[in-house]
Amino acid sequence: SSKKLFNVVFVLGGPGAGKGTQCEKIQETFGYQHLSAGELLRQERLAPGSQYGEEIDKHIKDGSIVPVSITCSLLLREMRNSSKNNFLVDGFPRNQDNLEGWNKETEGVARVQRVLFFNCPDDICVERCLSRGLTSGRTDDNAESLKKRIQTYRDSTMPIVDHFRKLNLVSEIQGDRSPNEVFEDVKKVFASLK
Ligand code: UP5
Ligand code: MG
Repeated sequence: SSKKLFNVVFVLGGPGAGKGTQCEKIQETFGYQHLSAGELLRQERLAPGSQYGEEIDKHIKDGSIVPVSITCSLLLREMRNSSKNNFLVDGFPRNQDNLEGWNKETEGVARVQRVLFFNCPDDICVERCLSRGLTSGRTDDNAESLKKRIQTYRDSTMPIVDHFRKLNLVSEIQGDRSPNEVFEDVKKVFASLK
């Protein structure tokens, strides 16, 4: 049979680097379906009968990373329930465990087309999340959680970006400009995607 592979663009960058904001624009302009791993986890936490609520809660507040079996199954459920073939996977894979779990679960199911990496200085990332925290209701938009989120990003996620760099899959974009300026560069990446 000739089953079509899901086409996936991973979108990485620090907390508040602008992943979600840019993914919404990409979805609108290029039709890729936006799947935020963090958003799916926050929803799952509240889902009636979820067995993972407390575990997810704890990881999000601590800025640590939820086991891949949980995250990957949420992502794959969304992809299988979609009529789309192209997906933006926002905020995943964040560490080696995520990467290995993904590779195992998606062999013959998905291909990684590109990795968008939004590079943004820590102080700007923190400032954005703190001001969002005034209204977001997110339990991790506070100074203490942000310290941990930045540390986890540096220690665990940057090695994953570097892994994809070696595979020539990374398009790096400077995130500390206005959303529209950032999106101009994003558009160039999508215009040349194969
Ligand atoms: N903003 C955006 N772009 C701007 C710009 N160019 N100029 C000025 N302001 C800009 O933006 C953040 C804020 O900045 C917003 O107020 C926005 O308006 C403004 P956003 O686009 O939301 O940035 P994003 O990179 O998406 O930030 P987010 O906080 O969502 O990133 P995180 O990576 O920290 O959060 P995520 O939701 O991905 O993960 C949360 C937690 O879930 C993780 O810490 C972890 O505990 C858990 N998680 C896992 O365990 N596994 C996963 O796979 C994913 C998440
Ligand atoms: Mg986000």
